[in-house]
Amino acid sequence: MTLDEKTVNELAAHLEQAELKAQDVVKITDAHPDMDFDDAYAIQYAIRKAKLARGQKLAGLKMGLTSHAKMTQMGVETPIYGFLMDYMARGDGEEIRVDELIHPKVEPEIAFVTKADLHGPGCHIGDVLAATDFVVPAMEVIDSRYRDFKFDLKSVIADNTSSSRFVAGGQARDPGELDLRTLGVVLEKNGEVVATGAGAAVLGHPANSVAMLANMLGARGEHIPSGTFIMTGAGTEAVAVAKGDTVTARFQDLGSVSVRFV
Ligand code: OOG
Ligand code: MG
Repeated sequence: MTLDEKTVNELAAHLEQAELKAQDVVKITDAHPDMDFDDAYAIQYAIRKAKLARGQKLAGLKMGLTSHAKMTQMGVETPIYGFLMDYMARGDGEEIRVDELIHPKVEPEIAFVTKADLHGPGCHIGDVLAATDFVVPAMEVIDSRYRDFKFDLKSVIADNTSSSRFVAGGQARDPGELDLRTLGVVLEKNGEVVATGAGAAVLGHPANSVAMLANMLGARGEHIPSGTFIMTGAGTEAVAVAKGDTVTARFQDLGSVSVRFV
């Protein structure tokens, strides 16, 4: 850690205000070039604590930057994790208000729901599959609070990995019945195909993303509790959306998820 507690809390409030007012800010490493990864997660956890203190509920966890497509698009090289709150959730087919956001982009993702605790270090794909209750198709709406969606890894970790909205579909499947590596996804915007991908784009298998999350949490003395909803990260580039757009992610074997931006 290089930042004191007061600075961590100030930066957390600064980034959360940017989220809640839908106003972009410059990346925080410009003013704090020496901040480290512990500082970055400390800011993210301070934002989470502030939301929980207001009575909002944790809805799940997410991994980000778990595919080459995403790492290349954002110019960074390491997976990261963040949290999802109840107010970020939308149902399949529902509307998302663009004026509450800065510059939203959508990502198709496979989500896991656990039925047992997962502990790292040493958590592997076998542990994850044994602890998975079901997988569901999902779509994340990311909305970096940073100007022009430009950031470095520490800035985006502090900004809760651009978490903004998410939609989970209702078709739950047992991952043991599916080959999640070859499971394809087609992302459509207004009926046109804008991105395509397969499960293996996410760390070779989306369950590896959950294992990595357990291991990253384990390094902090935390774990993934049973019953946790986890988004595993996009296997495709994120696609920018605007008011009036309808976006549908069609997953092989898992059905589809849609949202409308209004
Ligand atoms: C960071 C969040 C990345 C994913 O699925 O890779 C993410 C960003 O690209 O703004 O959610
Ligand atoms: Mg994502």
